[in-house]
Amino acid sequence: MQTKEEMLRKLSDCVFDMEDEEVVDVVKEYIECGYDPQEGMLQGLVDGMKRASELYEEGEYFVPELIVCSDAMYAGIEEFQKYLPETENNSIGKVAIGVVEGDTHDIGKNLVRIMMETGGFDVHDLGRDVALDTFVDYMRDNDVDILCMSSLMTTTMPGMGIVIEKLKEAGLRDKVKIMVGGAPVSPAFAEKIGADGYTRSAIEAVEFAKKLVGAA
Ligand code: B12
Repeated sequence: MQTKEEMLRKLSDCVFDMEDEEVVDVVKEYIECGYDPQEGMLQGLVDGMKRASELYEEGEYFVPELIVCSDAMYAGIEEFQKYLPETENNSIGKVAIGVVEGDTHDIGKNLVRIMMETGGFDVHDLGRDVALDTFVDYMRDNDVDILCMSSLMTTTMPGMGIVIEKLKEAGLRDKVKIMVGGAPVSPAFAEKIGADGYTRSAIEAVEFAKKLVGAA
């Protein structure tokens, strides 16, 4: 049997090498070895995406390569989802999540969604490239405990602050906790725009969210 480290590396290689079919078999093999699915996603598949990102930054991978890498990543995530622990029927809180207007990067947002669901939250996914007013309208029409906004681009990040300002204007800011994240987002930025929290990773996001709803 291969060690967990060897299997994590295989998962990472599948994403990095754009193996969007082989990845499914490797996920099955990893699970058959009895290793943890969350770890497989976050330390295997995501590691492959990080390595691909590095080559993109160095000018060796281009957008088409990244798209196929993300296809492989999604194929792996889809397979892993079958093995995640069943979420309990009693939800510990309602979360709405989306990627702000102008931004179509949704891998990180989807990981946060999956981890939140596995952690016991009832999650409504607003999608990517979500119009800023859609966030506000959703908060007006639904009872949500936590709004999560994601942005991967410095050009779209300010949209998160604008949503918070719009929520204030609509008298809705105090009814919801707000978490923000995405690679260019920092704790200082989160504080500046008046969010209630920021975390660097999807796993930390769940722990933080549990504290916000008093479930930790
Ligand atoms: C993959 C990728 C793509 C893929 C996206 C596929 C998809 N469906 O998402 C494709 C190829 C389509 C793409 C397109 C583009 N991309 Co791109 N892309 C990337 C890349 C390489 C990796 C992003 C990624 O998926 N990371 C892996 C995930 C797991 O990490 P993550 O998203 O950060 O999420 C983690 C945390 O941040 C956190 N998190 C995320 N969201 C949230 C939310 C909350 C509430 C919390 C608490 C936590 C949290 O948890 C996650 C898991 O732990 C980045 C480089 C980088 N270093 O980020 C560039 C990058 C983001 N892209 C960039 C650009 C410019 C583009 C394009 C404009 C390229 C082009 N010329 O067409 C288009 C943009 C189109 C658009 N309007 O959105 C730039 C942005 C520059 C900027 N202005 O800031 C980057 C930084 C690359 C670069 N250095 O130039 N891209």
